[in-house]
Amino acid sequence: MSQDLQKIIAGRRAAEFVQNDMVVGIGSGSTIAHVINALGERVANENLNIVGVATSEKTRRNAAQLGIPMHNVDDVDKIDLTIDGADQIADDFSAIKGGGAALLWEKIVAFNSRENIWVVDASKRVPKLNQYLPVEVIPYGSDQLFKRFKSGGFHPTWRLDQNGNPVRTDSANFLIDLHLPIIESPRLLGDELIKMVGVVEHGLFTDVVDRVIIGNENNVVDILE
Ligand code: ABF
Repeated sequence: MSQDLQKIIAGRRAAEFVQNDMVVGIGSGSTIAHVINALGERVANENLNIVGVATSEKTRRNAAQLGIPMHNVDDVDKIDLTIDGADQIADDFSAIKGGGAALLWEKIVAFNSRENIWVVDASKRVPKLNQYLPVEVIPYGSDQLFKRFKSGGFHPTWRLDQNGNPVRTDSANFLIDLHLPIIESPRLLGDELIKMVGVVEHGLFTDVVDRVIIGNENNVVDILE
């Protein structure tokens, strides 16, 4: 089964956890696009009444086009459920997020949600996190910070757009991707990174997810809790 089909079956299954009158944080990425499609169908066909909370301007546009009313995180009292994707999820339920440049708003929405669901295809599941780690940084002083990452053995690269310019996040910050062989302790690394002056947030998500929905081969969806 192709990776996209795995994303579709996982996304549609995740959308089933959304109940009427919920305030729903809606994540970013291609897997979430299938969640948004499924929710848009339910809004249209079942008159599902939900309030969506955006984790990126792109998600806000995509969901609104499908009839899902979208709001900012400060426009609602609380978020009942947030559904988001991930770049990697380890056996200890830590994750790397931010490949889509939305990690800061995603983390803000996730930590203001009563429940969090991550939805991924099978390729995202790993024993330990070992892919590049996005870090959102303030532009002022980011060259100095880059040099500090380099001297600290973090093997940094700038996140650049197709024209070779630094990608700007929805908060107009830059992204530096760190390339580490394997992340043995996501919590310890996260605590180290967040203390570095100029770092706004990093893409290590720990102690936040309640349920992981995985699209596998043979049309099988696993739900880990
Ligand atoms: C968002 O979507 C990001 O945190 C993550 O980088 C990305 C995953 O996208 P996809 O579902 O396309 O792999 O959750």
